[in-house]
Amino acid sequence: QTDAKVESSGGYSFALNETQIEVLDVVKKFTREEIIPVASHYDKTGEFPWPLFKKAWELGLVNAHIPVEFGGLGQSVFDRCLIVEEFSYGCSGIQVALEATNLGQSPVLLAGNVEQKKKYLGRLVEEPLIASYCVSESGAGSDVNGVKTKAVKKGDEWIINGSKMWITGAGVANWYFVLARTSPDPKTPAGKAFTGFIVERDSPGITVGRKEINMGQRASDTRGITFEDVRVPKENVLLGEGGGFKIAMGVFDKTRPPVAAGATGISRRCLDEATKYANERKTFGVPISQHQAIAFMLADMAIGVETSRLAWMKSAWVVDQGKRNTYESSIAKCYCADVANKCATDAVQIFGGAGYNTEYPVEKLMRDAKIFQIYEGTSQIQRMIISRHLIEAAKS
Ligand code: CS8
Ligand code: FAD
Repeated sequence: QTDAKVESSGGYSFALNETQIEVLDVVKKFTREEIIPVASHYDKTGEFPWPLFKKAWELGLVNAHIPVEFGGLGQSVFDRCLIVEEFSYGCSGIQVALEATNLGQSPVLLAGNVEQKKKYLGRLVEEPLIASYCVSESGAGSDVNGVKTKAVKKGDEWIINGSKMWITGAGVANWYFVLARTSPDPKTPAGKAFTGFIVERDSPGITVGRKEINMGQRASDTRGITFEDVRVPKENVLLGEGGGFKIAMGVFDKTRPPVAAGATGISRRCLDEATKYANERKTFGVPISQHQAIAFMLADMAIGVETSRLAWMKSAWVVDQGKRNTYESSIAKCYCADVANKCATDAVQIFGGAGYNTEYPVEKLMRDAKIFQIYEGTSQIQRMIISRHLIEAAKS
């Protein structure tokens, strides 16, 4: 069920190369020394972790995916995922705060011309700045074709009006990717009705809302944004009028694998915390890990971690081969999110009463895990994409 016919040079490899191992060492150290000690603080305060963002930026861990000619390292999606899984092991909220700029940049990476890339990606490489991806609205999340924000052309400018909701990094970003409807005709197909714009954060007419208080991933900044007669020069149109929906969708093919890797980081953390606790906590005279009911939950978590990693690895590997991976990335995103939620629930169960308490780590993991089934396309939407693919493939 895949259209990824890859020229094989020996098939899959589970061995990391030397560079990947070196980068992972840096990321693991960063996670251990910088993220884990402050995860609880940022969860409690909801502050944006700027000091961590700046350190990660200085270490080259934030923008490595940007092509070399625009100041990055040209890192693959697979390598990006390796980093994301580690960050997320430390704290998935901080991971999103560090990583969401990749999502904001992705429309420019995918569809920007040379000038747009130089200007907007170059800026992010020169300074520790952030980009955000503004597609969802309060009335249109799963159904992107329902987006109501509109843009009208006037001379050499476009005028944007409307509101976005649930925008990660809205309050901290320097520029936004904004999807707006440019066809007034409701019958225009989605693939032609929308246009993607690069919008400067400080454009007159932009109002950024309050930071939303979310269940989990509280270090991440989520807000609404209102656009009132916001003027955007025609040079900031991505690809051309009508190309926005496909840009917005195409981006997910590259960003859902890292989201899946983020969920895997949570699953792995749940397994480690629960195993450690199960060896320490005694009931009926033995460590609870000696009770088969507990041991089997740990085994199921381990199965989940390993298979989640295989799922994100395959989805990243396919797109790195230059092949369409919409199917594989939906499978990975959906599966890893579901596994993370199962692992988090089981970790809380293994901790018993302590699992329900904020002084112990697994309560946070359960709150943080839930969003993986909602953002970047809900689990229902991923199943819709997967099943559509299956049904179409069966017709041919
Ligand atoms: O509406 C689509 C969808 O994906 N919905 C889910 C929306 C979503 O995922 N939102 C996430 C917002 S971002 C977020 O949450 C960030 S959270 C922070 C993360 C931080 C990480 C660190 C849908 C349901 C899949 C499709 O909707 P439809 O209206 O049915 O459209 P289609 O008919 O399928 O497609 C219309 C045209 O678009 C083309 N298309 C579709 N998918 C793709 C991809 N690549 C390129 N082009 C695509 N993947 C499709 O071919 C159609 O074009 P035609 O020319 O008409 O044939
Ligand atoms: P709805 O679309 O209203 O869905 C409600 C329920 O109905 C869900 O369970 C859904 O799965 C189900 N459903 C909907 N349609 C169908 C269907 N056809 N079949 C079966 N079930 C269906 N968006 C951005 O653009 N940029 C961001 O940076 C961003 N960051 C986010 C960060 C957070 C913390 C959150 C909470 C959201 C973020 N989002 C962002 C928005 C996110 O992508 C949407 O919330 C998500 O896509 C779901 O849309 P919705 O909330 O409108 O739910």
